[in-house]
Amino acid sequence: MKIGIVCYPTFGGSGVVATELGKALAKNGHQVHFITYQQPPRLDFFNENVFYHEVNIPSYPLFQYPPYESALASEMVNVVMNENVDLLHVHYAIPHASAAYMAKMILRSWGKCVPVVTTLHGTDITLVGKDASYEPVVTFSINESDGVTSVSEDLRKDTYRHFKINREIEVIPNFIDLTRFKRQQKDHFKTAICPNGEKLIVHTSNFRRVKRIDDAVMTFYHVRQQMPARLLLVGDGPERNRIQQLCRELGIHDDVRFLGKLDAVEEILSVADLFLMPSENESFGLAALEALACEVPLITSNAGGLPELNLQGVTGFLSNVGDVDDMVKNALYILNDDHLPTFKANALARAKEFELSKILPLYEQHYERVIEQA
Ligand code: GMT
Repeated sequence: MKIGIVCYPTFGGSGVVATELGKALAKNGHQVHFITYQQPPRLDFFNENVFYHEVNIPSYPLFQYPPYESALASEMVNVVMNENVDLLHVHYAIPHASAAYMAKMILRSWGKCVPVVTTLHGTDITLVGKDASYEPVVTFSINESDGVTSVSEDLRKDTYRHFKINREIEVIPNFIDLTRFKRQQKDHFKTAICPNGEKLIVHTSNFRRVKRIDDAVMTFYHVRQQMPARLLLVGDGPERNRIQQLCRELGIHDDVRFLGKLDAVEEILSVADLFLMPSENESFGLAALEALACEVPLITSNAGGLPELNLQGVTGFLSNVGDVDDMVKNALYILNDDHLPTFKANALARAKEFELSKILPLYEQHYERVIEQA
């Protein structure tokens, strides 16, 4: 197949899933055309089946807001016409699904039929999409997509609950490439970060409010009172300064390291003992799956799709959003040396259920069905 992929070229989950999916499709012999406003960070290798088309967004003094959606739709039209693309797969509903609809209509007026698959990733539904400013467009463009997938059962239900959707949504979960995400021998890292054998706790995110990083820090604060521990915070975003200030106020700043946006997060996860994801909302939790693959057990909230990934008492524990006391109690249980090895083994076993080779065929079959019905 020749597939056009549209995504946000960011470190965020939807961009990562879209890029890794495109790379895997290309390795499987499909021709993949990425259409984005910037090279996606993980599109960092050469493959003869991967093509990159940058969306040019001219800015004129007349526009207070450059019309990105129109530029994107035009680029989709160009790519479909010039490259003979069979299908467009857009990740994140806003504004990709509506831009794809516009492209589809333009192409149809020229006698060219190209089906559109939309993948819902989370905040496009749970936060942003529900806003009255976007809701009619989100509802319309999901209903006008030829195929719709969501990354968890919870997100699927949420989409039906909040929008008037009249088409089937197939759940295709996030996936993991276990050849990249695996526990590696990085003992020198561990010694450098935890010179006295402290337990290493990790959180990675884009530092948005929805991630509730305060809860991660407070959990660490209380755990550290019971056992020697260090916290690594990977990523960056709007909450960073506030969280740094919180660590200073709590007097734990020396035991917390802010690592910023790291590409090789698997190297840090390789030396971690526990991963924290206390999110307010989390449609799937790709970062938590990456931790599991590196044999790191989880303390998460029970928000969104997290119970579909983190198995209570098996791969870690889930608590109500904001229940830091429960998170502390569970973290101490996992970090006990008698319990840790079992949780680590369970983590890897769980990650294997989301291995790329198991999930990729679900997308391929979805595409085939959509193309057949178009
Ligand atoms: O987690 C984020 O804030 C980034 C966000 C995105 O839209 O890129 O990630 C979402 O999509 C990921 C890939 O499907 C999911 O694993 C994340 O759980 C989801 N984030 C939220 O629902 C908050």
